[in-house]
Amino acid sequence: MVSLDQLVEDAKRDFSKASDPAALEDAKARYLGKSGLLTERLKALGGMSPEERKSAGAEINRAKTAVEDALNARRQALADQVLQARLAAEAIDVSLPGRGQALGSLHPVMRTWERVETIFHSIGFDVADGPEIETDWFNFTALNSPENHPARSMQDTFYVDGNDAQGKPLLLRTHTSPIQVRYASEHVKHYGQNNMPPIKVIAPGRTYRVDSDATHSPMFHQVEGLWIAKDVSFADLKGVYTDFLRTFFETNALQVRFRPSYFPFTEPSAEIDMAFASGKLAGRWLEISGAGQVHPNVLRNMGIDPERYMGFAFGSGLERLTMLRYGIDDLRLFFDNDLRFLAQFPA
Ligand code: 2U9
Repeated sequence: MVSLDQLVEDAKRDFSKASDPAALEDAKARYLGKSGLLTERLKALGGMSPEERKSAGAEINRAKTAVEDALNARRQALADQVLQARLAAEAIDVSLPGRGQALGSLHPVMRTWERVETIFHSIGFDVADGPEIETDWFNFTALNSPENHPARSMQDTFYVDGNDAQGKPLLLRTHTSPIQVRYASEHVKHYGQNNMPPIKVIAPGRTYRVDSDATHSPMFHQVEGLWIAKDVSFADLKGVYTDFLRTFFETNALQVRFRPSYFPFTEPSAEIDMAFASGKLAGRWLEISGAGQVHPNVLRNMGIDPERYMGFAFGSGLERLTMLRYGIDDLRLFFDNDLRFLAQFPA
């Protein structure tokens, strides 16, 4: 029969040879199981004299404790191995570079919007805003647009649920003129007609028309301008607008011409054309805006005496300005939200 010390050594060796928890439990059974080697030694105590049993019992228990300690140490070691293997398998390589966050940029029409604001602001124009849902008065009547004008028909204008104080249906503004009517009316209310400072404002914003094809979108952007004072003439309109176009398109070699036209809210009225001196479009007259001297009826509707004040107004499409500035040939590109198009206008 081997010594207890040898038995402990054997157990330690067997435990360390066990390469997984199941093998370790087998090895444990060989020593501590029901008929394990150490268990048999404990059973043998029964046949000993009390003195023998006392000292042999103590020896066997010491050996048993040593075996149990070795078993627990090995169990822990195997558990650590499993954990290490899992950690290795599930490891994330934090040194991998990130995918990055693409930088957004302003829509080209918004760039034009900001550019127009900056240019007019630099020559003393205020920038005004107003509601997109308007009343008949601010969108049509105040602007001298007759009740039977085709622009007022159900087909040409988006009406929304609800009526104004006059019982007339609310509508989506068809131009940004109502912003200017509101602005000028407030201006007159605030200052009165004596020594009223000039009204000098632009009104950029979204506008709506029942129109949808290759060159018309039901929602588009306009910028209108209004300058009213004691002596603002058509010559001032020509100067201001020509200067604006040359600044906006960054070239002084830009020709501008005014063609007679008609709008209910201006008299006289003009279409403004421009021509580049170089580039793809060189020498071609391009329609860019409408403009004119503010009609006396419109001045009166805003509370302004046309015998004392005069001025000009203009209106331009922001999409049109943007297309000419960047050489874009299809209006619909602005509304498709195709990143291949938008990414060509980085921040
Ligand atoms: C007030 C008085 C007069 C604004 C004007 C135009 C001429 C014009 C078009 C240009 C292209 C609209 O986007 S477009 O289709 N606009 O031709 N707009 S004069 O006249 C006003 C505005 C407000 C109080």
